[in-house]
Amino acid sequence: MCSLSGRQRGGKMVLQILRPPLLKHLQTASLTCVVSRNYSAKATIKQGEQVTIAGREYLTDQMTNVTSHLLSHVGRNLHLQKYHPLNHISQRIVQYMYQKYVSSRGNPLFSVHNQIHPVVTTWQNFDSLLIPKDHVSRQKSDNYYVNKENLLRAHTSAHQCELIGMGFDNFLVIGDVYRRDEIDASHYPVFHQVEGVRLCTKRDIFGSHQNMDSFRMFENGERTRQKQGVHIAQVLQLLESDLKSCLLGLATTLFGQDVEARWVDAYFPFTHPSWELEVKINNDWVELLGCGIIEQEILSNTGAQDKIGWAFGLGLERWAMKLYSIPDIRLFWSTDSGFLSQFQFDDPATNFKYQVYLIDTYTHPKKKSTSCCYRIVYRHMEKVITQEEVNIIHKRIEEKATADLGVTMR
Ligand code: FA5
Ligand code: MG
Repeated sequence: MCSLSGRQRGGKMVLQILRPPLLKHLQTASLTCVVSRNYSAKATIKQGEQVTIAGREYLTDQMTNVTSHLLSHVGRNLHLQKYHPLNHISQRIVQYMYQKYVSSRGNPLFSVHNQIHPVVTTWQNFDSLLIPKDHVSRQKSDNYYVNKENLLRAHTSAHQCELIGMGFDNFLVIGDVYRRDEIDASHYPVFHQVEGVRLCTKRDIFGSHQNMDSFRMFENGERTRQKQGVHIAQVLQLLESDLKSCLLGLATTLFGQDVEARWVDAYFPFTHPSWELEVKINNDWVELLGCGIIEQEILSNTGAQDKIGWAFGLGLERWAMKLYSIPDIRLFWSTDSGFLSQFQFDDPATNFKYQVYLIDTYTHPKKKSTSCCYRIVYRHMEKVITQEEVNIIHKRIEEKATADLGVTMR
């Protein structure tokens, strides 16, 4: 960890920004800088070695491309860590689902599975979800393979089939997922997803009726852009509106009634029709989740052919970034108390915005200009940062603050 400044104050380095009177209304400025690093530069584990991942052993082969650095993320389980923002937000999602779907006796319908081992078979991650053998998403360049048969799950959907097969009708899977993405402020090779699956019987859809036998959920129809061939249109509409109202309800519960949100048509091999939910963050539309009506073939393969269902997969970091105004996805991995201590509240529903603190202000009595003092702590997400690297970033901040805010640096 390293800090840099214009002058030393109380053992910490500080950056001083001198504001002209015109800019008085600007009380705080958010200054966050993170140095990016290329993951592929890291050495991979050699072929034929035994590797232990979260207590299980695997033999590596020519498909192996996990690195020891990447594997150091396995087992951190940020979503289970007390006071971590990903833990707060996952608790809020679980609470929302518990309240929304209750049995006739008032018990939550959804079960939560948040400690499933992250290594899955290629069958779980792809085949079970009808992802074709030649689909681009299987590429070595997009995934972290442990060996030919196993990989670190690329999405929590990898657990859909086993849980449905075990008899779960309403469940959430929460866990870390791994993708070979370029690193930037909104992408990191490890992030967390929440999967939601809800299966409905005829009774769930139509309610209890004496002449239940006359109601149908399935037909031998045509597959169109709007529906699968086997689904009756009216039944599908009920399911679609349940799915969309559930997810929009989640967005408004967390972000407030005024949140700007929109549905975008999407494609996933395991759902049809499919959608993505986007919300506006700082004037940009950001994709928060993918969802859709589960392909009936998947339900038939898992012994749930008499049910129909929906599924969604959301990125916890994206939701937490919006909720807490966290500017960079890499901050979630920070062990810096300056970040984590801000989330030490017991009620996960606490309304809170992450911020960079203004530590001192002074207005000159004659010149009427205001001097603001911010402390910036520079911390690399993966290594000890050098003074030279900090100097470059700090200079950029000074230049940007001068150009955009019209301030004078001291
Ligand atoms: C999926 O992963 C599907 N399994 C979602 C799904 C589940 C669809 C069930 C239908 C039914 P996608 O790759 O779009 O889809 O990722 C889902 C969400 O994860 C995104 O909407 C986003 O919120 C988050 N996400 C995706 N990539 C990243 C990334 N690199 N960094 C952070 N969050 C990400
Ligand atoms: Mg997507």
